[in-house]
Amino acid sequence: MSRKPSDDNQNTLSRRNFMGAVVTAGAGAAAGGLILPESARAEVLFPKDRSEFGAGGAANPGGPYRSENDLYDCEVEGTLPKDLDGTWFRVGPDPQYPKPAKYEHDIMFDGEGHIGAFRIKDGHVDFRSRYARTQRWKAQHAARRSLFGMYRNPTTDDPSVNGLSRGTANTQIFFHHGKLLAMKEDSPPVAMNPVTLETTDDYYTFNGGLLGLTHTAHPKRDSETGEYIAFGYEAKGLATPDVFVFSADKTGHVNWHAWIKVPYASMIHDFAVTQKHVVFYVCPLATNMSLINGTLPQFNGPGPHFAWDSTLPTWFGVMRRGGDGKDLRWFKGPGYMCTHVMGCWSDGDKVTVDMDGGESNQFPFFPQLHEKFDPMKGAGHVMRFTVDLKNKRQTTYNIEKMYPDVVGALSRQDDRYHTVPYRYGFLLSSDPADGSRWAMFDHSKRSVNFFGLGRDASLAEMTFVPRKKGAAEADGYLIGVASYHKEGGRSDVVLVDTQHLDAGPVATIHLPYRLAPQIHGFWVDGGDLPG
Ligand code: V55
Ligand code: FE
Repeated sequence: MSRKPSDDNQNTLSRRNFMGAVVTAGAGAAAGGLILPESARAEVLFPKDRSEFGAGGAANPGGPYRSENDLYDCEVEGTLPKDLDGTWFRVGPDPQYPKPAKYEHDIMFDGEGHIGAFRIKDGHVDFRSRYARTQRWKAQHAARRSLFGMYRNPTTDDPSVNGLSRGTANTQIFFHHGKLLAMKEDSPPVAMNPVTLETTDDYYTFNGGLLGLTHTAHPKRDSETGEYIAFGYEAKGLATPDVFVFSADKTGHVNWHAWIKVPYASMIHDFAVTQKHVVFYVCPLATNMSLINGTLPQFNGPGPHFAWDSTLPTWFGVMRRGGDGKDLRWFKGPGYMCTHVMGCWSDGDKVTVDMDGGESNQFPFFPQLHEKFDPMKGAGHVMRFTVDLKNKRQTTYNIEKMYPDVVGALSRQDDRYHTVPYRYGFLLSSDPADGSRWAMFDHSKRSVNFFGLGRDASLAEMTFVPRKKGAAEADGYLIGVASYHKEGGRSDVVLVDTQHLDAGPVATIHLPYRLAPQIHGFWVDGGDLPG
């Protein structure tokens, strides 16, 4: 599929919509009519109902943000370590425009990607935030309205955007071969300047090496070779079972790829990469063209791309890295829903993958095909999956719930331990009594420590920051956002020592406002940043 240069589209769009608005407004005025067609609605007003798009919801407490910020020398309580040098990036969905009434109920995952950068150096921190200038953002900016209908459903789009990338770049940031990539799993990454946050490429394909139409928000960096490994699902188009998996060298040159097929099309949000293997976890948050086209009997109209189908099994697919994918083997299991890989490794032919997940759907905003959403079954735990490839007759995978007492989501690790055996994991934990806390697991002791700020502070996902180059695994800091509902959602960014989680933050960056919504964050060492 070829894409027109986005600038052309932007010009075409702005011209067309400008003319359209003039014509329809004129006609309305001439007829004395008060009701303008949807396409000419001039208001920018988000719905007050928090369940509706842009008005709130779990991923966006406080509603749309939309303001791009620069704050030089932020206020800091405590001490930012003098030798800490790097940028902490964060990203989340921040609706650029309200949706037309018929798509008002769309899910938060469809907001435009708003990237924040905290540049920490010499004990000071400067903050900057920008929207990713995606093809979609530029088209909507020119038209001054929403043009893309529902989450990952192009059948609901304004015809004027046909051929533009739908990617919002709203899910995760990654830094490799000098490029800051902002990613959404339905599209190729968007490249940004890591210092200015200017968008430098709104459709980054690794110089054409990305052959699929999609790219995960959770690529990995090989801890030994420094290679980049990523994949894209639904890589040949909507609801296709095709997955493109590839690696790129330190310069971004694609040096391996394979095409594989999954048992059914579903959300494959993350994947596991060890030194020897690539592992895909396929769970029943599934899609098909009837759901997308809106012809499923359960719904009237198009759906938000995925629905939970409890009749489907989960599949754990393991293939050799560097091969052609023909050795891919699928192992079957009960209908769990796992989203993020905490860590993984291969020991000979034995593959271990730790993920956070629940016994059933964890995303209540996606419809369920057969039964009501059950929050108890959605509760997430750290799950350890193992398979032994030596056993040629094995058709199932082994499951262990590692820490039955700890509930949470968004698992992370010390990112320097991608692809190799690891000892420490992190989880955004939630507890009815204690509120949100950052959990740090020591798998070798099967122990857990927590950091929390009490029930008034709501914590977002944390990112691990090494104390210095060459620091031991998980020796350093956790950084992340704390929001205070009693202060209208005003945000702090806290830095906590992983050796002293119970001692409270080493430094607290007080923002004078709340921050834009966040899904994930990523740390880039200052030595890797330009300038
Ligand atoms: C996730 C988030 C997404 C998405 C799919 O956190 C999965 C999981 C912000 O968008 O499109
Ligand atoms: Fe994620």
